[in-house]
Amino acid sequence: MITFHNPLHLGHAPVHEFFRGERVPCFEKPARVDYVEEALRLRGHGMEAPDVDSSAVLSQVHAQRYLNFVQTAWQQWLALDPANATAQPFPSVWPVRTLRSDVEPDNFVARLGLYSMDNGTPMAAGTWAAAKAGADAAASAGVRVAQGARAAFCCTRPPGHHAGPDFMGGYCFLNNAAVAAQTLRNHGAQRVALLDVDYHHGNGTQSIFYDRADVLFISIHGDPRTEYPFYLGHADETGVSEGAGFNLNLPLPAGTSAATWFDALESACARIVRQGADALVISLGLDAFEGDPISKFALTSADFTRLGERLAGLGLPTVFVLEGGYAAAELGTNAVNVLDGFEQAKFS
Ligand code: SP5
Ligand code: ZN
Repeated sequence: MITFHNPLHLGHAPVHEFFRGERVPCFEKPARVDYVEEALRLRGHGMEAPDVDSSAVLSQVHAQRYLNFVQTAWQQWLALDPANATAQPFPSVWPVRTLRSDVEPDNFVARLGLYSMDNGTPMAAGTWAAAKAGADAAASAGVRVAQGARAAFCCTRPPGHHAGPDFMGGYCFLNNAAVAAQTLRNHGAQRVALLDVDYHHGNGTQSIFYDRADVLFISIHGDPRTEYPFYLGHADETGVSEGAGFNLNLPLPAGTSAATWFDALESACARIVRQGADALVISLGLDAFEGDPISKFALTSADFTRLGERLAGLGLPTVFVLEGGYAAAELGTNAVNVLDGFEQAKFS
């Protein structure tokens, strides 16, 4: 499969995140993509560098003041104290209900809270460069598919689907899947379906497209009553104004079996067919895997092949965008199983 890699992902290498008040090693680490690239090479898939600048499309899916903040956040952090070069910024205060989010505070940590949904999204010196190169890879995959390729894969980290119009969160900074979908729209697709199979609800993507009918968002994920991101992803979120009816959440309880997961996939596929989509974007998280350390579904590596086969059956030009998946050593097998299942499906 045509694959765009992220040549700058290694610059995003924060060391720790928080768990129950303690600092623990980051789950979202550079080795994840190393494993996927290794599996791609071993199984005969080439890799290309991004060849599209995503700057314009990023402005269509994110607020400009948020983009400006992420681009300069590390410099702002160093300006507080040069010793911060070896520390990680974390927000400690957020503009929840009744507080104002329209005024940018002069205090850096307060600005960081304004633009963050959690304290679980650490930054490093190369975070902007890595996230921007990833968005370029997503735009590159979108353009290639718009030009007639059957499918393309954006192999990147940091992931993107928790990043909303003007906030980071859940290890995500720039919404790569939204960039791919918007790129397809800009290049002639009238209706795009965006299916998110990451274990966690794609709250950022949902919010970006919630009032739009041209991009149908569907997500299969752990029930937000117990699973991150907790505050979005319920079944009654169906879209607003123009977008009413163009958002479908399929939350499943932690512990859900593969059989039940594939039933939800059938519901998602039926909705995509009903939309009459002319292009498909897959937010390809692999954390529905039974061995994932932070998730609670039970898909096997073979199930990921089956997922790819089923998606091929939709018969749509398709962009795959890597999202989560924290069983790093199995991530390459699982991701490339989806891609190979897609390419080898008899009916594709
Ligand atoms: C893209 C993506 O998959 N983001 C997921 C963000 C999840 N953030 C919350 C992580 C909570 C980790 N809990 C550790 C439990 C260890 N037993
Ligand atoms: Zn996830």
